[in-house]
Amino acid sequence: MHFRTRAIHVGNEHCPQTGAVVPPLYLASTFVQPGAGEWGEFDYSRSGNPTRKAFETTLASLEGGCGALAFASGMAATHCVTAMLRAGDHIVAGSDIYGGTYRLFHKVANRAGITVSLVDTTNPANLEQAITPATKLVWIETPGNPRLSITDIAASAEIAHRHGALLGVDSTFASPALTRPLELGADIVMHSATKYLGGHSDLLGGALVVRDQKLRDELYFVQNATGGVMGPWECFLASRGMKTLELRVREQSKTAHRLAEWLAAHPQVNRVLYPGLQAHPGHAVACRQMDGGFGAMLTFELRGDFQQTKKFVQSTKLFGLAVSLGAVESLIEQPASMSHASYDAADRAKHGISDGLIRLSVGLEAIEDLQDDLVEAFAKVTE
Ligand code: P1T
Repeated sequence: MHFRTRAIHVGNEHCPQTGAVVPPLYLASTFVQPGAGEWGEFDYSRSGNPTRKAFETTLASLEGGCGALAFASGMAATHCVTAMLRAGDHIVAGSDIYGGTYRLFHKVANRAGITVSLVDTTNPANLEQAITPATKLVWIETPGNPRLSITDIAASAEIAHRHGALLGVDSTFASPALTRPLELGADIVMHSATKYLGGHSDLLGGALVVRDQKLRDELYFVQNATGGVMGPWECFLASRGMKTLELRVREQSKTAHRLAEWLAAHPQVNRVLYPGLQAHPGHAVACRQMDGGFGAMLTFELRGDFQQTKKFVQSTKLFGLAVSLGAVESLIEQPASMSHASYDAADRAKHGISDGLIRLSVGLEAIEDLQDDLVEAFAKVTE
């Protein structure tokens, strides 16, 4: 079956008892057992829940994995991966990653004796150089947040595996509608389901998808032991969101691409970071590993100072000033003071997250209205 058919039908079978076309929402926290010490498929909702299973089944199918695990947030999903590691283990991570992931790696995982090196993984040679005998995990984000850098997934998998490390890919920005990292050799795909999977700014969730059953079982053990699972209501909403994932992401990507081209020619714009533009250094790799669009996130730098950047992001009306992304509503933010405020200032500067960057999450609105909104903001900064 094609992607969009699986998004609607896999995991969403009609209810055999009532014939309900949409599977029921199971809010139960616990399930009666056949006998003391005897277990049915479900016993307690931390360990498993039918609505969570439905979401996991659909997502595993969309990513081409053997199984998926749903978490309370994207950060809970990534935390589960780091909680599999032991003191002395080393992570090599891309330098263009979400601020919360940076914080988890540097300020939480480090307490358990895990060390992290951030490198620019857009050049595979940097990854190769940063790996040590203690490296157990390579963690990349592509497209990266917030600079939309592109890392070659297949090349990263080859390097990680040659050194006995796992490759984890935070594929939140691409979503399975555009990129399927497991098909390119990754071991773990991570999503903030809060974003494109849900797609409507009304749920918080995360997910891991793997292609190896043993790894799935290890991650499940940690998930069940630590308990950061996605709630049934959120799973229900995420399943509903995924039914339109392909349509939303393709349409939003088209709008983002056109806005990127328009912004690139704008006299008040210094540079535009969008992998669909030929001038983007990762364009060729993006063409290879993204299919159906280059995503609906775009970042640009205003010709102006910090105050003008701040004024710009505070001047739009349709683009809401907020962190998060991936929904039908367009959003705008300043990474340095918002999504990436948890970076140490020195690391922000080192990794190119300048005060002048503006990040757009392009939604499903008409492009003409979004453009008008930005035109007004450009006018405001020169007032
Ligand atoms: O917010 P949460 O569901 O825990 O997901 C964290 C996360 C992980 N990975 C990426 C690439 C992300 O963008 C995020 C969340 N990002 C934002 C809230 C933001 O504004 O960038």
